[in-house]
Amino acid sequence: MQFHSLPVPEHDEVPLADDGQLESLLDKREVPDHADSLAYVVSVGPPATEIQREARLAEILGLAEANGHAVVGHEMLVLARPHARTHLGPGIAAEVAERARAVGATLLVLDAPLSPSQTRNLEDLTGLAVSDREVVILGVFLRHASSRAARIQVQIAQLEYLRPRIRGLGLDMDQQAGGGNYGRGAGETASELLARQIDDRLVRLKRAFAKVERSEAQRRKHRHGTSRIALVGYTNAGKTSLMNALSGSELSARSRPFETLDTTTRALTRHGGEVLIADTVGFIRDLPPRLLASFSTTLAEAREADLLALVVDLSDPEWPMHLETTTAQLDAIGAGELPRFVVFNKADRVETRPELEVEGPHAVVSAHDATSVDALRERLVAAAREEKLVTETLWVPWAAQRVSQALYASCRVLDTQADDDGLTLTFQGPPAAVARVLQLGEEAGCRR
Ligand SMILES: Nc1nc2c(ncn2[C@@H]2O[C@H](COP(=O)(O)OP(=O)(O)OP(=O)(O)O)[C@@H](O)[C@H]2O)c(=O)[nH]1
Ligand SMILES: [Mg+2]
Repeated sequence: MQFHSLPVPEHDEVPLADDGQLESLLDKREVPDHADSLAYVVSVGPPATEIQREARLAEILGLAEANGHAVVGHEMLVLARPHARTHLGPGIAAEVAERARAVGATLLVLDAPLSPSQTRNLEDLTGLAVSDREVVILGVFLRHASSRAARIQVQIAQLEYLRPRIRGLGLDMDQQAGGGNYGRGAGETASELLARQIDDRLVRLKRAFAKVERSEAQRRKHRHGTSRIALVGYTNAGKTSLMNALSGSELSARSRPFETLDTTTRALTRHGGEVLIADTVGFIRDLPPRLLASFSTTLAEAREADLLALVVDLSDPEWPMHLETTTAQLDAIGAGELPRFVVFNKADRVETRPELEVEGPHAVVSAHDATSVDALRERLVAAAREEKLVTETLWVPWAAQRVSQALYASCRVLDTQADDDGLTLTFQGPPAAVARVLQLGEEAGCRR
């Protein structure tokens, strides 16, 4: 599945919210915060090895802490099949709640996707507040997003998460709610009013997002002529540490999930900036599609790179799963066909190096070891220069949406010219991606 961009109407007469209005929307937290809650964390999943289960538990504990929770207890549950109404099943849910209450917890963090009604049912059954995996990840993103693009994207993801959950907020129990009916239309209930407000905000945010996306694309276009490398990989793999070591920058690198949410670009070569390197947001297992989709702008840097430096934490026993997840998510954002260089990082933490069966170029390094970083820099620069991009021009009839979508997803558009019947696009991309677009174009009546 591909997530190209959010459904923003392209030609929209509604004016953009001015900056002041938009700014007031950006830092709103709508999903429950539960910061400082005493959390009982439950890692739950299908049967897996002990090592996998431990790694998964460590991951959700890291996420809960990054989201500001004080974790007072945790447990691992094996669940072959989720229960329809409560995910855990009423018996297990009651037992878990008892153990959680025994340690004074006020919040149950469940490492699973919960539907709105499952969350509600579990809250009723346990008497505790309940957070699922997505709301925890959203919370971390809300805390760390700092660039305008990232803040808009997180707000959109948050509102889309909230939208189907309005009914569970119990707003309609009290028809007097909502500040004396202010702004409520005739016959409109409080939850309908909230739904309408959310929809309004979504429209405004998506429009602002489209604007940011356009100016970012413009900015990237000006970098034409340079080779670009994007550091991508699972969260906590050491992307930022490598970025710092490779380019001499001082970005914040901490053992905390989603420490980086914004893309930063630096020169990798000492004389002039002909090879640039970008640090990007990390991937994570079961990243809610909504979040992946909303981070498409932040990840545009990865999508448009000449070379992906795919960073893997070799000291994590789950690294093969991390590599798999990253590969799948790169596919989903339309970066599946870019040339890759796999960087196995944190070698200093590994006593016996595992057999590495990887296709294509790779290196084993430590971000903390200058010699291995210097050798890596040299190889990356050489590899990026080798990846020559192909430039093509294609006329696409208006009706052939599919072709322009594929083109925008995998290539960099350098120029566009519209006529009555279609759009002539000059674009640049890796040979495989360009070939695929041309093939699609041929089938859809495009002309070169
Ligand atoms: N021992 C060791 N630790 C490392 C190495 N590289 C990174 N780390 C540590 O791993 C943790 C995560 O590093 P980051 O560079 O922030 O990882 P990241 O991939 O940028 O993570 P996100 O931005 O959250 O996606 C930090 O505590 C680093 O100090 C390494 O080569 N060896
Ligand atoms: Mg980082």
